Amino acid sequence: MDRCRIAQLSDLHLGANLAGGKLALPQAKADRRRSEQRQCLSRFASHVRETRPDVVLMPGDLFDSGEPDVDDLNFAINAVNSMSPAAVFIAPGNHDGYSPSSCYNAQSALYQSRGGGPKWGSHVRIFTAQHFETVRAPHRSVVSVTGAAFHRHSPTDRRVLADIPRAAPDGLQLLMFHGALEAYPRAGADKAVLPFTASELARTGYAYAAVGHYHRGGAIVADTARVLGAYAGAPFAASLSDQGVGTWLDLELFPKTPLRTEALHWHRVDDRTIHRIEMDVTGLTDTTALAGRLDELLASQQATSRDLVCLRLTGRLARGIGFRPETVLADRFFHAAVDDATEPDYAIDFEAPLPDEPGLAATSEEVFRWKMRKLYQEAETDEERARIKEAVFYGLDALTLGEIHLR
Ligand SMILES: [Mn+2]
Repeated sequence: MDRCRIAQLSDLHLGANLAGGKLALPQAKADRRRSEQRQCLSRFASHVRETRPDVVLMPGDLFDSGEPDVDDLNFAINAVNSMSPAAVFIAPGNHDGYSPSSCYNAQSALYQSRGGGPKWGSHVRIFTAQHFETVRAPHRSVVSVTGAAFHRHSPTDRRVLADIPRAAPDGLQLLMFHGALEAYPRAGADKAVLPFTASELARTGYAYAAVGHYHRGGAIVADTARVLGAYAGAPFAASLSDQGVGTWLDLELFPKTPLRTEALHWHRVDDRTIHRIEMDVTGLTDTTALAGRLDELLASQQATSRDLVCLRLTGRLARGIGFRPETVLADRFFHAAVDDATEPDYAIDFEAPLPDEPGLAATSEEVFRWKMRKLYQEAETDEERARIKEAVFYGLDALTLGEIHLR
């Protein structure tokens, strides 16, 4: 038998709320991003029609919920159906987990309610069981796909590969599921969803595993440098945590030939990148110096005018300096948000021993500083101390700047 060509896409999260979170997209831009998100799936579908892979593997989180709205569901079914005659396999993920009421159950009220809405085509196989099942690829009987669904109410720390049937010795056995490889580089906080290790995967004996969950694409490699499987990554950057995402994957497998990383091809599909930039303002004491530092950071990220930027300001902002990068950034980028976590530089050592109370010759500011430090040192809880610090900063803003900068 000859090679097997695979196209893989997961973690599109259709229906995700694009307007929320620190990125704070206004509704009009969120709507535009929503149509660009759909375009990622449309582009993948035309790639499939053009390149005619043997199998299309979609290991989870195509939708942000197992019960998407009818418009998203109909759109996705139409896109997946347009990939025919390619055989498409879907394994639901932790966001669009399988349940009897999910869109992956053709008997569900949601699926049935859509009147003349499209049905999943006969070239689409959806894994709905929590245990692994094996099916043969329709046009390539030597290729088989073994997959399982994430179930919405199942515990997330189950060892997903513990009860898997070993791959048969002949043919090309593919595996697909939604799970979290332990020790995946730069993995987010969401590590506990169906964890597995590379050595557990190696022991199963499958030729290749298509895995979903992590939004940054990457290969799963054994000690021997053989590729065991891969994450395609998320094709679309939906939130601030989606740094460096925007891909689907295709690859060619040859029987009895170890897969190498060179055979994996990630295709970038989202035209926009989300940049999270952290800038420490400490020591930058005029707005030109601050703007210069910001320019350096933007240049190092290679942000373009199509991109989304979230700037987090940290450190101590020099007294009397109003740094307002919002307008400049808004002109340069598709969207910009500023998360101001700076503290004014009032150089107060709250913990240092308190000197004598200031005399009659002291300024109001000196008296205020002394009294607030006294209150701080008498405070009994961390919460109280944090509140006193805030009050000091606001009080000093009022006394020295004549205005209060809300934080
Ligand atoms: Mn997931």
